[in-house]
Amino acid sequence: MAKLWRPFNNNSQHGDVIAHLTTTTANMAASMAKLWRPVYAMRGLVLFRPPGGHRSKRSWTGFAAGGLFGAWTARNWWEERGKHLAQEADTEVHSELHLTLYQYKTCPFCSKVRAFLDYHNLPYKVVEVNPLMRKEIRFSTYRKVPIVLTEGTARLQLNDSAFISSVLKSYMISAEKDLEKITSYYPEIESTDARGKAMMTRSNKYHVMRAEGPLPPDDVIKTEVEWRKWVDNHLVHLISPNVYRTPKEALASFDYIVREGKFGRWEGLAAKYVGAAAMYLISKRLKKRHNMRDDVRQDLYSAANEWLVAVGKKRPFLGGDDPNLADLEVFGVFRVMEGLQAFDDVLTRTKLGPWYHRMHAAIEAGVGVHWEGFERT
Ligand SMILES: N[C@@H](CCC(=O)N[C@@H](CS)C(=O)NCC(=O)O)C(=O)O
Repeated sequence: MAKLWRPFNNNSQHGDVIAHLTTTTANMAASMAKLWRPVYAMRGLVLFRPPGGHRSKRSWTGFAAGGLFGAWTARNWWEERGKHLAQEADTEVHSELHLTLYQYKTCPFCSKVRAFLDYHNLPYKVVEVNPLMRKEIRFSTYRKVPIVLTEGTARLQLNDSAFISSVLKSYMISAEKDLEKITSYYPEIESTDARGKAMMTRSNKYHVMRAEGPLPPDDVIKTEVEWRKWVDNHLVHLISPNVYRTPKEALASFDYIVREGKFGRWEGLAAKYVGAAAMYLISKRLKKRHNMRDDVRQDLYSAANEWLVAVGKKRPFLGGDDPNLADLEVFGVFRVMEGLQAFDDVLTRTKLGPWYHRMHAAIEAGVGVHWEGFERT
């Protein structure tokens, strides 16, 4: 059975991408299209508690049913608690940064961050967030995932996938190792989202800061930045319309999301059917919003091909002999579709496979630590 908490090399799991995608897509779609209402309705459902009818002397049936329900709930709670404690123990990791990643496992932005952390062999603890209640991130006014907390050399909260990778990469290659100073190179600025709604973001978030050492050539930096932006501004938008393309695919996607995500039993059941129906409809709107073709797969194939052209035939990765941040982020996004029809179709209809498998292997080997000049511990 799939583990909810997977601190190391969790990227290779088959359904990883799908769950991420589903949740992320659902979330993105909902916030963008103001269509998140089915989920809010579900949050309401989750909060609903049946009245204490079972306490009535007149209703023994109600009492028995209530008792059974209570026992069942307690058993579930106990099971969940046991699982949680075991996972906590698993994730007892030590690094100077003491990173904790708050995520939805199937969210593409979270998958991007995991790809980064795993490739660079940075140990981290994972907290899977319940997408309905989001209790796990109650401490934060920023209500999205991924969030990374650093509790080692500095206590910081890093929001936004691109910002997280850029900050941590800058930290890894810096001699000074001053995380706070590094984040100050990414000042918060007001921006607008895909719908034109005001939001806070970080300037320079697609850039790695290099205080010392030789700078890579301009075109190398430019290409990496350009493709990282492409991931956030183009590639992620293709996910929902593709994984919720038909009712059957929407159901398969939500089945995966629920299986891999953190849902209670009833929540999961409701999420699967309500979520699949909602996202099937929402994805049609998203398709229009992002000017996608009627056959949305064509846009996904085009994106894969565009990326492969950028990588070229002469090098294994866009970054050259080793993946750069764009490679990791493109991989992170495609990974959330793994196990779904959309992913199988991409592998069959394009030549993405070899690059994708090289990425898997590179991440599993954690070669980043090596090529950055760090000693593997
Ligand atoms: N720009 C952000 C986007 C993060 C994002 O949209 N996350 C979604 C999940 S995929 C989210 O948390 N949505 C809010 C919600 O769940 O209510 C990033 O790159 O991290």
